[in-house]
Parts: sequence; C-alpha cells; structure tokens
Amino acid sequence: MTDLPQERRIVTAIPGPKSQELQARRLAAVAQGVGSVLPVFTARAGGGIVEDVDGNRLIDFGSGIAVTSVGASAEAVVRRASAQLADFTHTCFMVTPYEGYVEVAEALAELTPGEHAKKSALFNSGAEAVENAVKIARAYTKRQAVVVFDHGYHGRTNLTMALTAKNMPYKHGFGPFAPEVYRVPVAYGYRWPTGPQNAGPEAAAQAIDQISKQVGADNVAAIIIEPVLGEGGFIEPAKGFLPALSKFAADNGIVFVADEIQSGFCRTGQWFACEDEGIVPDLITTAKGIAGGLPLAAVTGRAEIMDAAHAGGLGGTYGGNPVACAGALGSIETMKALDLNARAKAIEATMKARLLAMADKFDVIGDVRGRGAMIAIELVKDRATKEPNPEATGALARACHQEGLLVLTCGTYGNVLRFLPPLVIGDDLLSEGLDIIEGALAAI
Ligand code: PLZ
Repeated sequence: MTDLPQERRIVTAIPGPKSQELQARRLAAVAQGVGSVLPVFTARAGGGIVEDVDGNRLIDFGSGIAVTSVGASAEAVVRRASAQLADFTHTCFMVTPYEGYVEVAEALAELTPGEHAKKSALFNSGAEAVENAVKIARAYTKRQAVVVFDHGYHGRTNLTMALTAKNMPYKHGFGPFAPEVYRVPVAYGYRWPTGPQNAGPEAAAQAIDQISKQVGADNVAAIIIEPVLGEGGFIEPAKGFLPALSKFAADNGIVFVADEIQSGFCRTGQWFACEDEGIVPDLITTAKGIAGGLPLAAVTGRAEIMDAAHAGGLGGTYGGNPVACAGALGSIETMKALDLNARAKAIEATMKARLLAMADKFDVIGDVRGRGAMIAIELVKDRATKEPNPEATGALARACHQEGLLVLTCGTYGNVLRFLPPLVIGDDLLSEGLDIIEGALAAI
C-alpha cells in the first residue's frame, strides 16, 4: 500500500464511531474467547501505519504480534501473492506439489544456522509447527519426554498449551493437557535471585539437574526454547544459558529445538536470534515474520532428523499453501533487498537510547531489554522489591492507544510493555512513537 501516508492522524475518539458500530456487531457474532487489544477496525495498513475505518492513522509498534516485519502490504509480498492467486489458490502439496513450497524450503535451508544438510516441512501456524517439531523429535529419538521452560510460550493447541507456561488466559479450564511435558527454570536475568551475572550458569545447572534427576536425559526427545522468550516477557536468557542447554542436548542425544516463531526473520537483527550466541539448533520452528502476514509456518532442521517421520506421517490440507509460499518469497526478497537485519539493529539503537533515558526519569521502569526491533520495558511498583506493576502497564498501553500508538503488553506478570514495530517503519514515526510513550509515562 504505497499510497498510505506515513503520518499519524487522529480525527475521532479512539475507537471512533464506525469502529464502535462494527464492535457491536462483532460482540454479537464473534465468540468472546477471541479478544482484541484495541477494537479499532482496520481499513488499510502498511509501512509503520494502521489506518482504521474512521480515518484515524495509528503508529504501529505491534506488527500484528511480530508478523508484518516487512509491513502489512509490502510490494514484493503483494506482487508475488497476487500473481500466485491468479494462477492457482490451492492444489494441496500432498496431492500435486508446486515449486513455491520447494523454493521456501530451499530458502529456509540457506538462511537458518548451520552448514549441515537441512530439510523443511511447512504448516499453517506457529503452534502447528511446534507440534510437528515434537512429532519429528519423538520419531527420531524414539523417546517421549519434552522439556520446556518457565515463561515459555508455544501456542494454544492441546500439546502447545501443555508446553506454554502461563495459565491465564492460555490454559485456564482447557485441560487435561498432553502428558510427558516437563518445565525447568530459565535464566531470567532481571529476576534471578543472585543477579543477572550469575543467572546464565546457575539457571543452566538447575535446569540440567532437574532434567537429569526428574526426567532422565535418556527419556528426553526434545528441549524446546525461544532464544528470546516472547509472550513470557521479552526475556533474553542470560549469557551462557542457551549454549549450556544446547551442549547438554547434544551430549545426550536430545533434539534441541529453537522456537524462533516470534524472534526469527530479522526481528532481532539477525535472521535468527540464536545466532547471537552461535547456537546451531537441530530443529528450528518459524512462522509470523516468514510470510509478510500470510499464514505460513515451518519446521527446518537436520535432514536425518527431519526424515525420521515415515512417508505420509507429516502434512495437512493447507500446509505450505501456494499463496502463503509466494508471500514468504516476497517477504524474504524484501528482507534481503532492504537489509532489514541492519534496520532492526538501528531501531534497537534508537529505542534503547530513548527508553534508557526514560528509565532515568521514571522509577516505574524496572528494566529495559530486548534485541533489534523486539524491545520491552518491565514495569515495577518498587525498584528494590521488583514487585510487578501490571496496573501501570495497562494504563500506559491505554494512554498510548488514545494518542494513536499501537503497543502491546506481555509477560507472566502482565507487566511488560513490548515494542515490535515493522522493520520498515520510518525514523519519524519511530521517534514520534517514543515521544508518545514518554508522554504517557509522565501522565500516569
Ligand atoms: N511460539 C514463540 O510467539 C505466537 C500468540 C498470540 P501461532 N505468539 C503470539 C496469542 O495470544 O495467541 C507464538 C510464539 C512462539 C509459538 C507461537 C504460536 O504461533 O501462529 O499463534 O500458533
């Protein structure tokens, strides 16, 4: 959407009258279990702007939860997906295959870490990719146990609810959950009792001890971790934690799975966040940023592991839909052409400088963290006790929304305000968004 002006504009109350009308219809017709952060109904979106049906233009610091890294109407995504739509919408790769799927698998082999032979399988959603990573790891290892971490998020299907740490809203009342899932500590530097400098080695030792004593390394099929934990609060595991867990997996024949569904595809300033510590995962799950907003997900990894599932054992009617594959090829083309890894690093520099200055002024900010364009502030009632402040977090988000800045919250304690701008956002919008955050902090 090249003609969408890249300017914030507020012309009605937020949400405006047309959005309110649609919201009334929505409440009558759509199940309440499906929520919305901000009920302004979208008319157009692109670059760093979401325009609503009342003509308001909001600055986008959410990217539809880390999806539209190339924007919500990137030229190459629209061009390739439209051409594919006109050719054919679907055949089902399991019936008669097509080239786009193969091209996406080739691109994933090229872009993911490691020089080993790799293969991929494509799916529709992040949760489906994680479920399939577990199927593949179990088929390969002939073991059953799966190890996940405190604050981890992996989806809303039955198995991925079991893998997800947080009860409300993801799991409450929806059990029983899939068995053979074990949760161990993660190196959450800001909240580690002996301080961030000790968190990496101490948390790794605790996690490995728990796995060894309570599960038995020989029973573990897979260790699954987000290299930067997303929904759990933008937690970067303290240095040394990921390498220790990855080495433990390798030493014990366990498949090490990096869930890069939120952190992947240039979001953190690398193609994949695990590259920052030189980790080469056995399997990597991707979705979100991969396809510029079209629904696509993948499991990519060592060819011998990926081939462990018997022929016909993996799939699904829509997995690797041709239009979504075309979108992915357009998204990857855009990331390379615009060097969006460099752009994510530039966004980090701008955001961290401004947010650290705000932390000097406002005690409510306990921590500023994140990488690339995956940045957050954790809000506390008291810097000494670090008591979480979800009320201030909600109030800040609402204040930003009223000013026309779309921000999201996250965190186990609901006290993290996270910023996920499209990587193509202009510098003016980025700094205007930061001004709004600063104004909101002053106001609350
Ligand atoms: N793994 C690391 O971040 C999705 C969830 C939003 P799906 N995160 C956004 C919500 O409240 O449902 C996610 C993720 C990580 C897996 C998933 C799941 O991806 O495409 O939402 O299934």
